[in-house]
Amino acid sequence: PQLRYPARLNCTVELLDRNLAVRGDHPAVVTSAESLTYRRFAERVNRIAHVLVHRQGLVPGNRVLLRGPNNAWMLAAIFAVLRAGGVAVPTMPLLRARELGTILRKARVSHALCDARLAEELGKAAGDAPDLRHVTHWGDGELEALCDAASPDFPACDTAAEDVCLIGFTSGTTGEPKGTMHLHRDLLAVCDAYGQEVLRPGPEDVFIGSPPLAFTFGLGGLALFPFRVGATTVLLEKASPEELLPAIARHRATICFTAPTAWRAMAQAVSTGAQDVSSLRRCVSAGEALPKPVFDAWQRATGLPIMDGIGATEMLHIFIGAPEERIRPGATGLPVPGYEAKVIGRNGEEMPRGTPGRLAVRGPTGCRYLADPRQADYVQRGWNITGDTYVQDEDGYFWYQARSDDMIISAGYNIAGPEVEAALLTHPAVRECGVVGVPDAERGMIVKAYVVLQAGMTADDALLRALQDHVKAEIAPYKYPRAVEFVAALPRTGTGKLQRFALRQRVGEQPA
Ligand code: 3UK
Repeated sequence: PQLRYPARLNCTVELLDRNLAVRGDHPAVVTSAESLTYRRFAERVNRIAHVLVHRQGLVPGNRVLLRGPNNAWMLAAIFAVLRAGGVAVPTMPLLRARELGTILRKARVSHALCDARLAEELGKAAGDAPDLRHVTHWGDGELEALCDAASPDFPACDTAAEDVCLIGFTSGTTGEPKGTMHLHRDLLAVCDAYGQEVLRPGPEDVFIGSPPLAFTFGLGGLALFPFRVGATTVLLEKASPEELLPAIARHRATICFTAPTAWRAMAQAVSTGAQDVSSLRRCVSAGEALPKPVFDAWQRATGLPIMDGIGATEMLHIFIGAPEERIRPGATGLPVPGYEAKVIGRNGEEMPRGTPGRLAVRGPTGCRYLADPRQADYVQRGWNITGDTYVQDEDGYFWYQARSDDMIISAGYNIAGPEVEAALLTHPAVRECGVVGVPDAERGMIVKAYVVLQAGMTADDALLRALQDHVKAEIAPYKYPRAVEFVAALPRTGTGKLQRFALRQRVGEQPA
C-alpha cells in the first residue's frame, strides 16, 4: 500500500474536503434523528471548530475531551478538534467521574465537548482538573446556539503529518488507563492499509456497527474507513444485537463492524427469525477472538463469511486479518499489507512455525503511550508486543491462543481458554461461556468454565457432565473443564470483552 504522506497534513482535508469536491451531496452520516450530506456534515464540523478556536481560545495541540453516544454531533466534534489542530480525547460513554478525572488530568485537557445526557459524571470530575477551561454541551441547545452564530467555513489548521491528533484511552482492565497517541498520518494509514487492502470499501457502501466512536475500533470502522472513500456511515446510539439487526435492514447497510458475541447473537436471530440482512457484503469482527463455531453459524445463516481481525488501541486499528478470498475459518489471518508480524519466545527469538509464543508486530502505526513507563513493555526493540499468545502455521496464518497472561497451566499442560470456549459453544445448550484457570492444590490450576445457558435449559448435574463430555469429544480430553458453573451473565468491559480477571476473582465467592 501507498503509505507516504506529505509533511504538512491535516487528516480532515483528506477525509472531508476531498469528498466535498466530488460528492458533496452524498450522505456522509445517517442517524435515527438526521441524515447529513458531506457538505452539511463538513459545515457542522467547521462551525464547531470556529467555536473552539474563536470563542474558546483553542490553540493547536490543546487537548479536547469528547463525550457522547454515537451520533452526528459526537463525530462532528471529533472532526472539529482534528480540523482545528487540537488533540481529540474521546471517552467511553460508561466512564465514571473517577476515570474521567484521571483522563482530564493525565491528558491535561483544556476543553470538553459533551452530550448533555452524559454531563453529570463529567461535571463531577471537572472540579479536580486544573487545565480544564471550557465545558460545552450539545443536545441541550448550548453548542447548537454557538454553532448557529458561527461561520460554516473553517480552513483546516496547517498541521504536520506527525502532529499528534488523537489520544485513545485503553479500557484498562487493571491499573491506570493508558493514553495512546496517534498522528494525523496514522488516521490515514489505517485506511490505506487495512481499509484499501483488506476491507476494500467503495463510495456506495453503507457502514454500520456497534463499537463506540471513543473506541478506535469504532472510530476507524464507522468514520475513517467510510470517509476515506466517500461512503456513508450509519451511527446508532444503541447497538445491541437486537437493535443492530433491524437497523441493518432499515438502512440497507453493506458493511458491519461488531464483536464476536454480537455476531453469535445475530446468527441465532437470523436463523430463527425473518431478519433481512441481504444488503450486507462485509462483516467484520474484532475485539476478541472469533470462535470458529460463530463463523460457521453466521455463514450457515447468511452465506457470508465473517472477517476476523486483531487490532489494538495502541496500534489504532486492525493489523492482522484477511481479505474475503483468503479467510481461513478459525484463524485471525495474515499481517495486513504494510505491517509485519511474528511469534517470538522469551528472548525475542522467532518461534518455529506451529509453536506458540508472543505476538510481535510493527508497521505504519504503533504504540506511543502518553507519559507512561509501560511504553517499554509494549514496544521492545522496535516491535509492538500486544500481550497475545499466537501460533503461526506453515502458510503464515496467525492463530490466536489467548492473552499471554490468561494461558492456563494445569498439571504441566498449556491450555488456551478460548479453545475450550469454542468447543463449548458448539453445544446447543450453551449461549455464552468464559473459561479461566483457577487455583487447584493438586494440578496448580484447573480449567473452569462459566456458562450462560440458552433460554429454556435447566442447569443440573446431567447437563454439566454432558458439557464436559462434549469438550472431551471436540478437543484433546485433558483440556476439558474440571469445574463448570452456570451463571446468568458474564462480566464484560465497556468494549465488550470478557473480563477474565473478574471471573478468576469470583472463585471462592458464593455462586449466584
Ligand atoms: C484483543 C483480539 C483475538 C487482543 C481493537 C480492532 O480490541 C481492540 O483494542 P483494545 O485495545 O484491545 C486489544 C486486545 O484485544 N483482540 C482484539 N481483536 C482480537 N484477540 N482476536 C481478535 N480478532 O488481546 C488485543 O491485544 O481494546 C480491535 C480495532 C481497534 C481496536 N482498538
